[in-house]
Parts: sequence; C-alpha cells; structure tokens
Amino acid sequence: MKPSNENYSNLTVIIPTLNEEKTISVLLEKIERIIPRANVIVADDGSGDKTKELVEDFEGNINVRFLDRKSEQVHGLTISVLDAIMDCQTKYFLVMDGDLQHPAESLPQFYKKLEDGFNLVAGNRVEVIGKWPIHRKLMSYVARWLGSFALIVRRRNRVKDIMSGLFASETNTWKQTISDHREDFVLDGYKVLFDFLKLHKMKLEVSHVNYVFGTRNYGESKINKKIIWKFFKSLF
Ligand SMILES: Nc1nc2c(ncn2[C@@H]2O[C@H](COP(=O)(O)OP(=O)(O)OP(=O)(O)O)[C@@H](O)[C@H]2O)c(=O)[nH]1
Ligand SMILES: [Mg+2]
Repeated sequence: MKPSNENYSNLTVIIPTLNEEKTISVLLEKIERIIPRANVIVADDGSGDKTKELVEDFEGNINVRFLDRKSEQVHGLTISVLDAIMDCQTKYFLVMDGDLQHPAESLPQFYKKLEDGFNLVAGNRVEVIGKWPIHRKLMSYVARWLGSFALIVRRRNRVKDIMSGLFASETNTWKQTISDHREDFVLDGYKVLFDFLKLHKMKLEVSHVNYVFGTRNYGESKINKKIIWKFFKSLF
C-alpha cells in the first residue's frame, strides 16, 4: 500500500541533542532528502557548541524547530523527548539520535508502518558496525534482556530491542501517557521507550524495523555510569 501522505507532513522527527555540531547539519540534510516536508524538533539541553546556530540557520523545505531547554531545571534525554512530544502538532512522531548512529534511510519504513495502522514502530538493531568496546556490548545485551524481562513480568507491550533510541509512534497516545505519568518517567535518564512501555497499560499494535547501528564517529558520547545506574534502578 502506498502511504497516503507522501510528503510526510504529518510526521515530526524529534532529535534530542547535546553538543552535536559535527553531525546535526548532515542529519537535517539527510532528513530533508529522504522525507521531504517532514517536521523536525531538535530538543536541545543547552549545547555549548554550535548546535543551536546550525539548527536555527538551517535552510530547507523541512520545518525545523529548535526547542531550547537550556534554562530548564531538569535536563536529560528523556525529559527532552517528552517535552518535544508534548509540543508536537502532528499525528505521528519519530525519535532518533543526532549523531548519525541511526540510519535516516530507514525513516520511510517507520512511516509506512504507522500509516498501515501500527501504534508503535520500534527500531531493532540487528548489527553494530564499527568498534564497540566489549563492556558496551555486554551492557547493551544485559540491559536489553533485563528490560524485556521487566516488561514481561508487568505484562506490558514489548519490543525486540528495548535499548534502541530509534522508534516512532502516535502523538496522542504518548501525550495521554505523559500527562498521566510524567513524574514516573526517569526524566534525566536515557531509556524513554522503556519507561513508556512500563507505564502504558493499554494494548498496542507493535511492529519493528531492523537496522544496522553505527558506532559514534563524531562528537562525544554522553552516556555515563549515573545514567546506566538509573536505568537499572528503573527496572524494579
Ligand atoms: N537533550 C538532550 N540530549 C541528549 C542528552 N544526552 C544525550 N543526548 C542526545 O541523545 C542522543 C543519544 O546520546 P548518545 O550520547 O549518542 O548515546 P548513545 O548513542 O547511547 O552512546 P554512543 O554510542 O556512545 O554515542 C544524541 O543525539 C545526544 O546528543 C541530554 O541530556 N539531553
Ligand atoms: Mg550515540
């Protein structure tokens, strides 16, 4: 079936950022090429580099908005994504990282599945290319397994790769869950999809898009021990 809205204007791509000046422009160019006339919200937590200028000066057909969270009290990937969803005016949204680790080429597949009626489309990392230290591999594997287990025990909707930051869904479904449970999300954490699945009790039609995950080539990772510890605590 052909998507009914081929210019993607009912989709908002949400990109949480913290110092991604090396990649954000290339990512916006790719989005424009691949899903023309989509909307983009860059949810930034006070980057000290040129991320803000690059986003605000971006010229193109896509409608790009810079959500400046610099002076907010709470910072974090999860709260940035939640704020962007609450601001979102389109039927669908998709979340992806700003460091080019998620393939923009896969966005039409996510969109097609939303148009086909799935409530949640989750990215599923089938391969990691590049060098990933053994401790990152192990951590990802254990977290993936424990995350799934935590959802099975709670009898919640599940996805294959709970650690993937690449996913798409229906805006209103999320707005409702965020309004009901905002404080129960780990707001300064990383795993917004896991928190949502833990908190959302209604049945969802879930589908997946397989993708190859690239390791970071530019900029710096923001993941740290505190974030990992918060995730493990949130399992229980
Ligand atoms: N708004 C906001 N964005 C963040 C924060 N921490 C990370 N990000 C962004 O979230 C995305 C994922 O963060 P990364 O540091 O790449 O995490 P990761 O991909 O798990 O780790 P690497 O593989 O090492 O890159 C990137 O676009 C970051 O810029 C934050 O506290 N606030
Ligand atoms: Mg990354």
